[in-house]
Amino acid sequence: MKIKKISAIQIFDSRGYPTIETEIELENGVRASGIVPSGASTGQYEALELRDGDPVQWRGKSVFKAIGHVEGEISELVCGRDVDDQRGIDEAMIALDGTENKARLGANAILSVSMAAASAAAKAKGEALYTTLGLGKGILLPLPEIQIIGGGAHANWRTDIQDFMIIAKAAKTYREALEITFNIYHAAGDILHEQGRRFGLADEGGYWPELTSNEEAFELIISAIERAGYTPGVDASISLDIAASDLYDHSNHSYCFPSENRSFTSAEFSDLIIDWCQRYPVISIEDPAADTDWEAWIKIKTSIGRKVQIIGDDLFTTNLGRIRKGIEKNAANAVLIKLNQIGTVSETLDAIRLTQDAGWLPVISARSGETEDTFIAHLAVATNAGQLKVGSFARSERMAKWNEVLRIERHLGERSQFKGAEIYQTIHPKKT
Ligand code: 2PG
Ligand code: MG
Repeated sequence: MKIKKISAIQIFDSRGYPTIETEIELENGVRASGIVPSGASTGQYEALELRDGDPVQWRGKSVFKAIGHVEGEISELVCGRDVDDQRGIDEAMIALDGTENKARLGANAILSVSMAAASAAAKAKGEALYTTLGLGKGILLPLPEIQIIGGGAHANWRTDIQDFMIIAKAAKTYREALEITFNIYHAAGDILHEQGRRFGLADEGGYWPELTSNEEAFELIISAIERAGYTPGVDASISLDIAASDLYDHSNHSYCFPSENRSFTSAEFSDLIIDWCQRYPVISIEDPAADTDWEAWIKIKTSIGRKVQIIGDDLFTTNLGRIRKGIEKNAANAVLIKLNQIGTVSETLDAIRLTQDAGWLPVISARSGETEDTFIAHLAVATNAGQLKVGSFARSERMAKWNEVLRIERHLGERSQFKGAEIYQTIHPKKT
């Protein structure tokens, strides 16, 4: 089925910042759209998000140039093409852009078209997106990674660590994972309320509490797990996104915790991370070192990689070249996957495949600035990724994704599978 028309509008993300929504109309009248999310703690190697940069209009954040590119050059290139040829469409847009990081047309412009094309192709066939994206092979419901406390760039640096999350390790079904998480999230809220320290929600719906140290957050989460009636490390474990690139000073190769007024050499910082993972029931850790500090990554992986999932986000930025380098260096065992870090659906699928072929785990992720688009829920199931990170268990832009997986579960019926924490056997094989 051929693409007849492409149009885009400026809409707004969960922080109220402008973003782009593109709609594709096919010759048979089918229409579908794609909305692009936006990060706050973005990695330096991400594809470029094109904003207008005019300080007197929308604080420089408007996306009218990107919209112009979609409705101009991209529309001219893509209209008349077969919508089923996702790769052809994506490769043509990459060639038209002509830069390494999609800086000319904007990764937001290109991705909005790429996502809309994928959704339109599914709709034209009368299939669900997860079915067409995964060529009918997607059946695995993801284990959720859910934020309890938000910090770093998402909560004005109230804690230096960006995400304190939990993973419902004992869950036997996707629903049970949500139930365990729900109970722990609300138990954490009750504890903070009783202590008079519940002040609001961070960008991804986790609590934004008044804490005096990062370690206090560990204690709070452990108490919340127990208060909810579970055993820490058995039923639910802690997952962290350190977002260490945001704490790193490139000029003198040091890390700093602004809220605790402490600084560390790279070796001291990785020792601290390793110590936390040994002292607390941590099952997964993301960006424990900066995106240029390969030495620290390798040290952390060597030391705790046998029992902890070590995820590269800013380190890899969903970029095939960087993931390949990480695999060669054996610097992690998992890759955070974000569509807008790379800018097309095809390259995202390639990044997931490369990760899986290496015996590593992909974790499909939302951004801190999200939208009502549920594309990533479908992407997680389509690719049998096994894990999904969407922020907390609150706020509609987050719940839209958790809820969509429930709908996919219903749609898959008896064909659906859930491996839960068994997925970690891929990276931590049991000794025989
Ligand atoms: C991250 C994401 C989501 P952002 O660092 O993993 O939590 O944040 O979208 O701001 O990069
Ligand atoms: Mg991250």
